[in-house]
Amino acid sequence: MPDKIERTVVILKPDAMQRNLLGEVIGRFERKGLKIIGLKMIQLDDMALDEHYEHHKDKPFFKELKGFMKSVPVVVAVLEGYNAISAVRLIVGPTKGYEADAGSIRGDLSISGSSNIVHASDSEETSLAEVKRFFKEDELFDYAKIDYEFLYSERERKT
Ligand code: 3AN
Repeated sequence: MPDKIERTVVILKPDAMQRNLLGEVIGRFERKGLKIIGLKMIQLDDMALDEHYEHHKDKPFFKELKGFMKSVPVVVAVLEGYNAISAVRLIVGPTKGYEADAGSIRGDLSISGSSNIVHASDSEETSLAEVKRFFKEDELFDYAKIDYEFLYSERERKT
């Protein structure tokens, strides 16, 4: 994959909401240098979850996963940055909190195989679909970020 500015979707799941971890998790994305171009609180419903977790629809944990994701409102965000999709997946860590490296969000904050704090898009294709699923065009913002001059090299800013 060529280096480029990408968008990725994160969902701060019900366990992050209940455990008061919003600031902690969003702060980690901000400190990394990711630009928040969309951010809101939503109540997920069956339609959105059936689409979002289509790849898990035949798994034994599907019903429980949906119930969990609907249990309270969640926060969804679109983050933008250089190679953001893979960079955010690294910060988030692998699915199971008890297997995730210390330093990652799941490694530091989750010990569960399913209540794992945050969802992050896993490819360019899913990121495009998830931006469309959760955000309208006018909910995404284009603005200049003053730290970009120091966050990126001149060459990177032009890619
Ligand atoms: P990730 O969120 O790491 O991309 P996926 O897409 O495989 O992982 O799974 C989506 C969500 O489904 C996970 N975040 C987790 O909440 C739940 N999940 C995945 N595998 C299991 C499992 N074996 N048992 C229970 N829940 C699971």
